[in-house]
Amino acid sequence: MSETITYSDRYTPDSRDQLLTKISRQLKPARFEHVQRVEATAIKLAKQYGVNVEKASIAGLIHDYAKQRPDKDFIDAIHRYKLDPDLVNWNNAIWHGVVGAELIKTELGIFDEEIIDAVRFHTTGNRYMTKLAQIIYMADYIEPARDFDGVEKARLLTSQNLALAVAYQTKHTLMYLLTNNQRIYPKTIDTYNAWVPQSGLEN
Ligand code: DGI
Ligand code: FE
Ligand code: FE
Repeated sequence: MSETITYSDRYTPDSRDQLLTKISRQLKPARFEHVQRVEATAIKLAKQYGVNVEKASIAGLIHDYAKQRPDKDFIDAIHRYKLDPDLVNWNNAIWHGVVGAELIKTELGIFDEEIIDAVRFHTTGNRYMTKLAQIIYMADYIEPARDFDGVEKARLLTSQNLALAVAYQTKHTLMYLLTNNQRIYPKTIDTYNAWVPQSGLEN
């Protein structure tokens, strides 16, 4: 199932094989498999929606690069890169995208702003998301091993209307968090306000 796409040197200094090796050292096998499924899903969506396929491949593979880092690495990075100090009050779920994006620049030498933003916003979404960021957000949610109530609806919407699919995921993730009495990261609310009320999404 792995895609054989050849990278130019525009977005990453590594070949796809070299990038895979670096990612595999960071992730447990199940998580490594997940990022490859997200890559394959993102590539398909990139072809459908006219987005750069190489960027979709790279962003899909690296989106969870930092997911298995110890909390200390994130706290250090929040200080080192002078990120929003409030981030220290959150946790891995929020850090692995927002702070992970900075670790990716330093450790993988990937600086393309659109790729980095796609990683940064893959968990919480963002008021502004390029098509690439929307694709990574959705690919992470609907990759073939995902199995939850509503995933088939999410897959259908993603194939029909990317913005409506973003609205669907944003609303359902927020409802899930509320149902479970979870803290809501402010950016998650921003994403909801930007994408859901005017979207035409049905109830
Ligand atoms: O990294 P993945 O498991 O592939 O997927 P993800 O990065 O989309 O989600 C990581 C988790 O983050 C997921 O369980 C939902 C959670 N999450 C998303 N928005 C918020 C959040 N958790 C809290 N507490 N607050 C949020 O606003
Ligand atoms: Fe993630
Ligand atoms: Fe993921």
